[in-house]
Amino acid sequence: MSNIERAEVFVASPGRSFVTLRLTTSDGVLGLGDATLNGRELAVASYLRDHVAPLLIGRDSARIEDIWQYLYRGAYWRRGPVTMTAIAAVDTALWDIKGKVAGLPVYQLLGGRSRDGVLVYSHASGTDVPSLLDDVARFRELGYHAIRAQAAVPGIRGTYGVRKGAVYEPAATSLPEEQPWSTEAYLDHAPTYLEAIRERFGFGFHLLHDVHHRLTPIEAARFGKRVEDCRLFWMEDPTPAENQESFQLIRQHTTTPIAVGEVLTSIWDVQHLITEQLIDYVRTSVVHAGGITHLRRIFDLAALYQVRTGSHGATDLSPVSLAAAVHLDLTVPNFGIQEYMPHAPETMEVFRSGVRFEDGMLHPPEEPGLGVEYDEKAAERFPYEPRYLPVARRLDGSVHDW
Ligand code: CS2
Ligand code: MG
Repeated sequence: MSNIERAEVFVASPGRSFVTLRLTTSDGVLGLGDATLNGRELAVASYLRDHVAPLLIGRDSARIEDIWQYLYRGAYWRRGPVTMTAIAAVDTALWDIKGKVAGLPVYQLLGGRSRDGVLVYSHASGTDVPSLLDDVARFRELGYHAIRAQAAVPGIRGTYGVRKGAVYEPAATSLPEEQPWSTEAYLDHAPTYLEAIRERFGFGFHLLHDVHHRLTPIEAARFGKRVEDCRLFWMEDPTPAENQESFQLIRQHTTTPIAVGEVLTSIWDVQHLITEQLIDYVRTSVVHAGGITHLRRIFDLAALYQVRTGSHGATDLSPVSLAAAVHLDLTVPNFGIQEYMPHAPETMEVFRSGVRFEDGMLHPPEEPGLGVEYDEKAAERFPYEPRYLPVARRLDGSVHDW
């Protein structure tokens, strides 16, 4: 029996902030899990260090399902991003260990390949329409078959989704930046640049767009209908998903596919959306939805309703999460697409990952486990610097969904 002997939590900011769990077994096998919750890092670090680590020591590392149930049911307090991210980190690290013990990459433990590679989309953006078109051209040249497009809304400072430096990183300030928002200006502008992209580049690749929870259901219905001729792969998070019945209204008006789930953390949070077929893609992720064990359960439920997967994969999900996602994506029958934003070079100095990008697809490492190493010495060069996501305010000063 190979027991869990150590549970260490690392918090560092190599390019951006990451929380990483490392488990060590009595046989000296290491397992890694991502525990990053953007802008709330220390809440998960404390949950793991103070409340979960003492429960893990001495437990059989092979009993992944039992440990998942123990941490979930045993806490009494269920679901929510902090809990589910902490459980995810433990679960991911245990799959990493199981792969290393078996001498197999994690995707082999999950049933083996269902496909040759994992289709990904990346983020093109621009401060105006010409620079967005240039960015789309660049991603086409890099070999992407799917591209998300976002442009600044004229007159609206700091529109979400628009890259400032080499990497899109919205959590950039030590206190939340307040950014203005105008739904009217967005609804007038966004369809015009999506149309400009199709006019210039045609339909030979997938085009995606993230609405980032900014619209009401009827506004989202109007938007989806307006862009139908652009044949979007999806419109993402058209409206906040707390009130899930409201997606019915969007559905009644448009055939533009809908993707939801990056802020949802359990199978119960997506149950209604999936079983009522209110969405086409579920975007829950390994790190925020309870790890590989729980995400696989969500994907299986989705498969029954012809909902495909499209996991969140922004840069606030560490290379450990990305590797875990690629292993799982490779195996599930109802895979749709995986979000992929290459990390900053500093991030990759700390996380050594064998995940490979080629011809618009990601490929997992073939080594046992997840195929990612954490260099704690390198991490010491990047001490934790708290950063917040922005807050949006309407032009009259009231708070809007960011
Ligand atoms: C976005 C993210 O990737 C996406 O689809 O919605 O950039 C999101 O804003 C961040 O991951 C928040 O942490
Ligand atoms: Mg999004």
